[in-house]
Amino acid sequence: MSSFVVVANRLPVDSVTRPDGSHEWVPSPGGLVTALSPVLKEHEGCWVGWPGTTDDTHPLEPFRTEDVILLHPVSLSATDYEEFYEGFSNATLWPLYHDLIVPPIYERTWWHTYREVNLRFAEHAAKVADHGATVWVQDYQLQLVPGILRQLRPDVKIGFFLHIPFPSADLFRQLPWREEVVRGLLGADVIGFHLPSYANNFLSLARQVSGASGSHTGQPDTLTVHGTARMRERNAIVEAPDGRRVHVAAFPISIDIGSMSQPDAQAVADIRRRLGNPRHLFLGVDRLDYTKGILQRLEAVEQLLESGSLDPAETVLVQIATPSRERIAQYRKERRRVEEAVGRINGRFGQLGHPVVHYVHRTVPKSELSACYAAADVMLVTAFKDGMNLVAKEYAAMHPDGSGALVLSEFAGAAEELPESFLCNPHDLESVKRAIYNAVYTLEHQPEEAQRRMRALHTQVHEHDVQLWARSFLSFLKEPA
Ligand code: ADQ
Repeated sequence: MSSFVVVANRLPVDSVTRPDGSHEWVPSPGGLVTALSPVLKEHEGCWVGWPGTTDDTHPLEPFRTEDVILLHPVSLSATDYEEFYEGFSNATLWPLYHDLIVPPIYERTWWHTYREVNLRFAEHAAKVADHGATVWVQDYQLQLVPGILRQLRPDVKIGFFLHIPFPSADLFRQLPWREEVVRGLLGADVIGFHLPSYANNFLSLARQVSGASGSHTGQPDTLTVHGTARMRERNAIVEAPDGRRVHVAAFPISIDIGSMSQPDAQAVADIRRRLGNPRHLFLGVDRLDYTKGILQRLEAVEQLLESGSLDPAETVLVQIATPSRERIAQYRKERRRVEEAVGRINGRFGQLGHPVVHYVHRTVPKSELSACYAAADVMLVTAFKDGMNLVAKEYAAMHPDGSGALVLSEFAGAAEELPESFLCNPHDLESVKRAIYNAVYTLEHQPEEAQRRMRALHTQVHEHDVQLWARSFLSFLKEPA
């Protein structure tokens, strides 16, 4: 039994098959595990999640990684994976929560499987949580867990954090199972979002849809924003149907800047040399997802080359795209369109031995990624919608000297904390082109202004890391202000 339990769709491990056919669990450290490790260790905490394999023939036993965190695997069948993960989570909720960039699919069988899998996660958490434990549930795949867990274990304290945007009430109301999802979330004591605007969307929805009402405390609705000085201070409480007071607040997530080592100058110079020492080195790093606006940034660069604003002989764009959710049709389509654009741009503007776009469709080791960040003159983050976007923060982290420039979508949550970037509207190609052009112009003709901007971005990220995010959430859960 643990006094601190994290519940997330994925356990922080991957199953790797050795050459002899046997398999082992290899840690896959992400920001979340780094942020939560100290708390997990201090409280002998555990993590409940899916290990990434389906249709396991033997029941999966709890195990520890080489670290000390105890992991409780939740099994999924191939059908669960298809209907709960690919279906309801990523073809219904993901597009709905990202403002319908593609149409969400509403499929009743997927919803039923989502409910069943959420029940399974909640039952696991209920089994391993000590009396009065703190349980922190993560993300859109598990929105029913707080409500189920509240019924199974009224003694535990429940926090929920959503890593993606929360849409406006008008969009969310499309969801045929909207009441159940809102009630599921209201099982928590604290519901956290990246931004006050997402929290506000949830608050107005909760009042419309689930019978939840505003606070009886007579306080005005205000929202608390933790961990950053750049967002307005506000505070909100909503009453759940069972009369409990649920706190709703914003906690902008960040990166583990301490674990990111600055690449040495040689590695950075090597990357630039391998790319032909271009005058302008642009970089994109994303999961290959239609929300990220990869195609639009390629088109913006193409048009700047076409108009002569950028010289193809002096320009290189490196686009690193991690394969993602490839069995979902919209993702396959997006990949095809991106790859067509890469081919077309290189066909039009590349020379033998000098393509303009270098495209990498795989996961890249963190050290190589850091060297790319450090080497790039201009980072392109052009998401149509993004809960936060850690890539923008990682880039700023790798430029402590004030070099480089960040082109950032207004529709990425990170834009609220990083206003010194070159902001753009990804729905307007002219705006993306202008931001790219301004970034290049400022770097070349107003270097002091470029440095001022990047130093401000670096300071913001340096002072607001993922540890601060986790501490803020957990201390608020312990003692809501
Ligand atoms: P994501 O949509 O995955 O996260 P993001 O926040 O940018 O988006 O995080 C991506 C992470 O993957 C970054 O740490 C990046 O370095 C890494 N990455 C991307 N491509 C890679 C590659 N080819 N090789 C190696 N690493 C790569 C969701 C939400 C976001 C929110 C985060 C955290 O969609 O809005 O910021 O969760 O809450």
